[in-house]
Amino acid sequence: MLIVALDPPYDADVLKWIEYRYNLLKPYVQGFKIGLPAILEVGFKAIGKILKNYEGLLIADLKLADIGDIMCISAERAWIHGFNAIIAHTFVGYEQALDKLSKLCRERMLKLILVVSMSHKGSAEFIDRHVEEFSELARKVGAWGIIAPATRPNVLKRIRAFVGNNIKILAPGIGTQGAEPGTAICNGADYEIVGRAITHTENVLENAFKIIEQQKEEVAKCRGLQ
Ligand code: BMP
Repeated sequence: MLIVALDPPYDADVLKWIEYRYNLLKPYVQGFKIGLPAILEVGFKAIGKILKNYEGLLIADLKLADIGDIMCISAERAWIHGFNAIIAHTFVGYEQALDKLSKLCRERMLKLILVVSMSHKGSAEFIDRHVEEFSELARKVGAWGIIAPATRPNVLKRIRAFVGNNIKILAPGIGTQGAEPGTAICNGADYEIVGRAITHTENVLENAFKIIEQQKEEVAKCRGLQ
């Protein structure tokens, strides 16, 4: 299961860049994640037009970290323009923050994805000290999914063991950040998020196929099918 992160480089024509990759990849992947590099340049509205009627996961990655009322306004904007999932940080806590955001997400049928650990090393400095508490809060608010690192298998496994199987785990860190395709799924993730190793290459489709193939092989290996 593969989600493609569409993060255009600063000098790209953002809409053309997204449209090209989206059209090539959409038959083969389970979703797309759009983050700040694109949203800041052209906004949800323009991006939403390109991705209109897409039936897979369409994640607005704002990594929201604000008071509840303001996170709700941002989430509502993502929803209005066709996104069906939104990423928020967990450290803002429950009261007057994730209580409100999770309620809005339920009303709008928007999938709430909470960051409980990150793929870069600095995640160990503060965030990872609270992985269990964040996972607990994600369960409490009924989050659809959580973000956990493909780059640190032990953290990922610990999170899966803690949350059980009723919550999706989305794992970034494959490819450019060093983790091998398929390994996060073997360690408990449902989806691997891959960006630059696909989107910042000459042969976007070819590289996507390679990653999908590697995922299949790795998963077959770890599940003892090979
Ligand atoms: P790439 O495969 O190019 O490294 O992209 C990873 C994507 O996942 C980026 O969009 C990044 O913002 C996101 N991400 C991450 O890398 N680590 C995290 O902990 C959380 C993320 O959302």
